[in-house]
Amino acid sequence: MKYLIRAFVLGLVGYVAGVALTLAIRGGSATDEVVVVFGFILALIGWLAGIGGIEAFGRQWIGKTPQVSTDRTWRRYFQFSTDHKGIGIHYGVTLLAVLLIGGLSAMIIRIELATPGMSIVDLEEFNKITSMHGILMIAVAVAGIIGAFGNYIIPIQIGAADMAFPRINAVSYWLVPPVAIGLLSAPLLGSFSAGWTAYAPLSVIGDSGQILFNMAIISFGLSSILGGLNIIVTVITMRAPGMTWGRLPIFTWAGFATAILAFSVTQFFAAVLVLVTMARVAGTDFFGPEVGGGIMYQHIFWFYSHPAVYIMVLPGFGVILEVVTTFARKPLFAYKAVVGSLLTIVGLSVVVWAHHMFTSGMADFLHAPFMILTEAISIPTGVIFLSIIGTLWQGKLWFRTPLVLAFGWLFNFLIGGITGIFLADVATDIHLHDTYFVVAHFHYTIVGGSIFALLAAFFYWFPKITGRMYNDTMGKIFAIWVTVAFNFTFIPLFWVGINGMNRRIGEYPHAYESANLFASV
Ligand code: HEM
Ligand SMILES: [Cu+2]
Repeated sequence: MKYLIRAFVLGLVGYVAGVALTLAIRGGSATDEVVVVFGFILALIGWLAGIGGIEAFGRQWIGKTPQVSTDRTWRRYFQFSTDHKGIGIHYGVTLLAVLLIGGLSAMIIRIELATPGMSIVDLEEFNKITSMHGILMIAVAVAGIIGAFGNYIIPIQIGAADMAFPRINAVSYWLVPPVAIGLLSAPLLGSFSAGWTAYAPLSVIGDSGQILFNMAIISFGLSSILGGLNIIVTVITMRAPGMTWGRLPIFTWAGFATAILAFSVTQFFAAVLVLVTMARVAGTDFFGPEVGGGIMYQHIFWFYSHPAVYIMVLPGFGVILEVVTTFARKPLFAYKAVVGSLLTIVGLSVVVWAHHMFTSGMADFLHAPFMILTEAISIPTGVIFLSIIGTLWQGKLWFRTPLVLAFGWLFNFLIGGITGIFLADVATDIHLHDTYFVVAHFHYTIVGGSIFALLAAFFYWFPKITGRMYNDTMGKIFAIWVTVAFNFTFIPLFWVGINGMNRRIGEYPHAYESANLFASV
């Protein structure tokens, strides 16, 4: 506890110092954005120092041996502990809290959408709530499986004692709470309404809460990059003797593929947010019509954010593949093809980004190649699907909670993937873009593909992590309930989307009323 309190105190001191320093240099008021930026940076440094950075890194800088806590009791969760299992649990608990907060915002959204007019919030607030919901949930999906189970399970699967850079790993985790605090305190400065995508120029002119969004997400990016680096180096250099590449457990392969992506593309989102921040506080003009324009923002943003959808879903593939091999009591079908597919997806995922921009006015000659490349991704994805089915085929299925969730996952992700192909087709996308069809598609892929796998991973590894068994009947009831509830909520959105209901708008014509009411309930 002592360290956590010190982290809060030093974080606060950092914030005040950053604000005071900036005010002393340039004057102005404490809510000016540039003041907040420097406050945030120093607060982050103070926070990391307070939580244990002083002992773990600082001592080394003055020639002493660094110290990290070797505490194995619950106290390790309140300080800078480098144990990979502790960090995994830490990620899990923290992101669960974020998931619940994100869930509350989803309920506000659905209550508002239950009726056509505006009922509980106004149009501006609606956009702020959906933006907050979006970014919180994206954070959970990006870091959930890989942060919690990647950290806990990968070193065990390859026979390593810990991660390659344990202190860096602790930094990755401890960057996350300030991200959550930053995002959740954005409403103090008027929140942000440019969506989770923070498209410029909206994000350049929107309320000041956007600046906290930018700083928080840049920090989150740093955390992802360091986390990715750690997994890559760990898997390459720390495998136990005999653990050859051809024997790596499939979850480790999936985590490795994810880490390559996280390590190589996250910079682009962070960089473009730096540009937005510069445009807001330093008067630069990167997104004006004469220079790059909003289109340039979108290119850089999607160069991260399309691969990011695979950062969310590849660990999910890994979990489901592990679950089906265990509960079908058979070795994985077509192991080599699956590994090849994972790596092919990594490669292809960085050359399809512009399928998010078919209607944005980018050059016409780009449409066809991006359409074809996007559709090509469904081939390796299909191979992984076939492997899952091939593993289940004629297996002695043992219906426990993780397997039930894996079936839910299969169903949902199939719908998510197939609707993706409709969106990737330029002709259909022109109609479907920016409708609830897209919203339904990405909820089927992200909730269906990543969150369902997170739940499956939770039940699958729960006995190993806690040494206790959950009640399997309750688990199965839960698994069936989430599958049904999820589908009842999102299936209607395809229908209203095809019929043209726009996303991100709190009002809609009466024709969509009954389907929306159904989804809300
Ligand atoms: C075969 C696989 C997939 C294909 C072909 C595909 C295709 C597409 C296309 C073309 C769009 C743009 C639609 C539009 O804005 O008009 C889109 C949106 C989206 N997809 Fe997918 N997708 C696939 C899988 C996934 C997966 C696995 C995820 C996540 C785990 C995902 C997450 C998203 C998200 C978040 C968006 C919307 C972003 C936004 O505009 O806010 N997709 N998808
Ligand atoms: Cu995409």
